[in-house]
Amino acid sequence: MVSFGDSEFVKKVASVTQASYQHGWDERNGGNVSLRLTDEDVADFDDVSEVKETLDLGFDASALAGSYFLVTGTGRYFRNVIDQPNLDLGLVKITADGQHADLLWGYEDGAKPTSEFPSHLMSHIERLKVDPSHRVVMHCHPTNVIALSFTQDLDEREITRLLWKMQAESLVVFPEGIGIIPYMTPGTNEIGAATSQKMADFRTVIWPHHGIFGTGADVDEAFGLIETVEKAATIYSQICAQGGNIKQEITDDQLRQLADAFGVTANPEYLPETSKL
Ligand code: 2HA
Ligand code: ZN
Repeated sequence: MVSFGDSEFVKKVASVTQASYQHGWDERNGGNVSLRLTDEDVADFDDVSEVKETLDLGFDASALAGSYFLVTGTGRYFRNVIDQPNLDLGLVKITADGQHADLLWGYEDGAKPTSEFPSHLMSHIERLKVDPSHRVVMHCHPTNVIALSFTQDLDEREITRLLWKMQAESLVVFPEGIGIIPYMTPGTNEIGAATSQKMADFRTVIWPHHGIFGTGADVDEAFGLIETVEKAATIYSQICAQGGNIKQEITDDQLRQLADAFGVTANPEYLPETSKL
């Protein structure tokens, strides 16, 4: 028997939850991940054809009808997923009416999808409109990004430019910049709607005083995006810890040279194409 529990999908999600936990971004049950799968992806497994339970989604996900999601369970600890993926992860399929999800594998001791599943699904819907290869939404609580949301104006342009200038890698990894929503109550459809609206333009969205959402075509891309944003925020924290006196910086011209060298297009609202004379 070919079990879904032995699949690369489960291994990859379990390894990324472990990596995120080890970075210190997932205290207790903080964080959640969802990976979109297709009929083709699940076709070879013998233990995903029976519906174990049908869950109410609480909003219209009909744009994702027929899609599968491997998703972390509500209240579950990232720290534990690697040892008990069959308890902490579930494979669900969005029903034809878009109102429910059928549980096909996992959550063996009765878990349900993350409380942020509406935010994930709404974000999947928006990312898929702009990128058909999109598959992953990841949420976690990176310390320095959260700290930044207390000390900086919650201005997308300002925070993007600050993070771009913290290391040469930033602009190359997130040339479109970073979205920011106002502080909102987690786990609600409202925060899901606000996050997904940003996902039309950005792959990364900061939740002030809470954490971050990162997306990508695969688990590595979504995680790498969050890692790079958090690294930039950490450098900023260290600069402040060293007294905050910046003697030299990456200039706008150097950012433009970076974009040219790596063949990326920087968001023109955040980095004008030519220097202002
Ligand atoms: O999964 O991180 O935002 C727990 C959370 C809620
Ligand atoms: Zn959270």
